[in-house]
Amino acid sequence: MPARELDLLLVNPATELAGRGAWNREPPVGLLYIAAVLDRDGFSCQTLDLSADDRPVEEILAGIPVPRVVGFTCLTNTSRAALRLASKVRTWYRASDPPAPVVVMGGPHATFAYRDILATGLIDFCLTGEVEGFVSRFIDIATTEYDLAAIKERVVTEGRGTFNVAFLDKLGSVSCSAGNESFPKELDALPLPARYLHPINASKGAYRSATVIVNRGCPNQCIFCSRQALFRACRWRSPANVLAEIQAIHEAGHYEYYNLYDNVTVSREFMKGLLRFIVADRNLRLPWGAELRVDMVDEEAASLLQQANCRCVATGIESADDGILSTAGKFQSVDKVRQGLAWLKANGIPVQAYFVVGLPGETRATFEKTVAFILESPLEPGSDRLDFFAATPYPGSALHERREELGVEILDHDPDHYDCQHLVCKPSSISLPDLEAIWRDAKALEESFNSGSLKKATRPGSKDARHSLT
Ligand code: B12
Ligand code: SF4
Repeated sequence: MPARELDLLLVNPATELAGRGAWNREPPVGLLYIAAVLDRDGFSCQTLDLSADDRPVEEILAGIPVPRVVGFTCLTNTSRAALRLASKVRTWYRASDPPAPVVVMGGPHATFAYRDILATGLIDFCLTGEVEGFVSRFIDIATTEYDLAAIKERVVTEGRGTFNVAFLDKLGSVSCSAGNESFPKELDALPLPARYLHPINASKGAYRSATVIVNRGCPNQCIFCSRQALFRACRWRSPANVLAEIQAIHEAGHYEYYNLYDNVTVSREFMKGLLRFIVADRNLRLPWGAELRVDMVDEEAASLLQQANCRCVATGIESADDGILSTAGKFQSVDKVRQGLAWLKANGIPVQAYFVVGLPGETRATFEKTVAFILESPLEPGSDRLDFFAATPYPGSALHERREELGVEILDHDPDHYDCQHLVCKPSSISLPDLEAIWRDAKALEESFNSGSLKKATRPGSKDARHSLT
């Protein structure tokens, strides 16, 4: 085995979804932020991305120096794959000399489900929440101590109040330190994601699309979302700072597209400032897409999006029923959504509209209302896109944490099914057969709308409208 000369190896697991082109189209930018911070602080760091590389993991590991720490990221639906991989990695390094690496996990699943993860015995530490504020100090401890017990002791004494780390103590109980204030307050002070440390010659070839995170946290409280809990405060970057990242993406040479997440309309001032910068910079020619709240789009914003070469706006409409939206904490007026969509379409911008099926309060009637909204909206079959997601109780979301109060029953605990394409929970407002029936209708509508075979002239409420759904 090669000598140890690597402090941290960051691993992105492949998933069942990875084979379906659309899902693995962007590199894991959370890992690239961590890599950038470690690189800045003088630690050596590499990424192993199994969504970009389909060689056997042992073959890839054989070509990498033995790391002192291996860190896995995962979502809920990739958590089982990540744990399987952790087991393989442990087996591979068992023979290594000096001692095998410390194994850590982070990300939106580990942040809330660290007890279950630590109970598997495959992960030594879960680093929860945003880690840029303490990850270098943690790696410093983990790379200077060779004994797990000594690392744990120093994490407790030196990390008190600033580290977000969970581990099993001597008695096998979970010990969790909560560094509530350790998240990065000023996003502009973070280094840009270390795209230069990501392998561009992996077996599946370089990524062609990049993720750019313009804000962390959200002022809204949607019950199906864990972002408000993962990111403790709502912050956004300056337009100039985002522009510098877009320029770096252009200069990398292998990107053909980029997506701005999570919510470009987190502040109207931010959005218009950024769009004016992009329009003014003649060198920025890549097409791009953005996730945003469409109720915040006015005539000027839609025109700027078009001038700035925005080729897709993805937006969560979720439901057209005001009662469902209000219970779901999505304070968005259906009329404003319709108006925002009209401005986007008037400027020729394709829209990807997300809807959720099975939120508390859902009935056949509320679903029909959503269908009627879609059929009467400015969305065009074939050029715009619908995505129906099944309501999914992700750890950390209110749908999971407050499920009893919300009348939500979890039907399926298999994390592989937490991909928003399986009915894993049911609200008390609808029977399971009815929920299954509207889910089938939703997917049939999605298919006929996206393929362009749906005839938009068909109006809801009529018998013909029903026929168009099935
Ligand atoms: C971009 C994005 C996507 C892109 C992915 C592109 C890519 N390759 O990154 C696309 C559109 C493909 C996508 C798809 C899906 N996504 Co998505 N996505 C996001 C989004 C908007 C941004 C992710 C991001 O980069 N964040 C910014 C970075 C800085 O944060 P981070 O990744 O969490 O990393 C930080 C910490 O978590 C931590 N950390 C993370 N990993 C590790 C590892 C170690 C070792 C350590 C120490 C720390 C650590 O440190 C990082 C820096 O602070 C998030 C929401 C959000 N704001 O995070 C949802 C989110 C991650 N997605 C989510 C979901 C559910 C999905 C889907 C299942 C379906 C869906 N509804 O879209 C699919 C599944 C895809 C798959 N492969 O399985 C959920 C995950 C919830 C969960 N518990 O699993 C999130 C949180 C949104 C939500 N609904 O709450 N997604
Ligand atoms: S779904 Fe979007 S708007 Fe709602 S809380 Fe999450 S990030 Fe905010």
